[in-house]
Amino acid sequence: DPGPGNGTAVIARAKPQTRRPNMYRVLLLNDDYTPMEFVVVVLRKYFNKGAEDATRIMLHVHQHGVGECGIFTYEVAETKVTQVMDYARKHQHPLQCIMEKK
Ligand code: NFA
Repeated sequence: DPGPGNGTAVIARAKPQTRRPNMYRVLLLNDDYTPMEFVVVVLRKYFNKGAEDATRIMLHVHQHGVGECGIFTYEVAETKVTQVMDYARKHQHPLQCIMEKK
């Protein structure tokens, strides 16, 4: 009695399941009032940028109207946006930070 099945060997193969999460770009928007130094502080404090990189990104936003701070998973991006918006509000600056799906 062969028992259950038809005797055909099934070779089980583990499917590599490395699904990439959706990624989100976090952006800063230019305005006429937020001090340049404050934007540099934001980039250093919340996006772990060095002085040079932070200055470069701030000037890019100043000159082009928008610039990228980093690319993160949804939850991390959402947290960064909230932290920056809270920090700007606390200091009474109109700086805007947004996220967009990549
Ligand atoms: N445009 C602002 C100024 O001239 C500086 C700034 C840069 C603001 C980047 C917001 C984002 N003081």
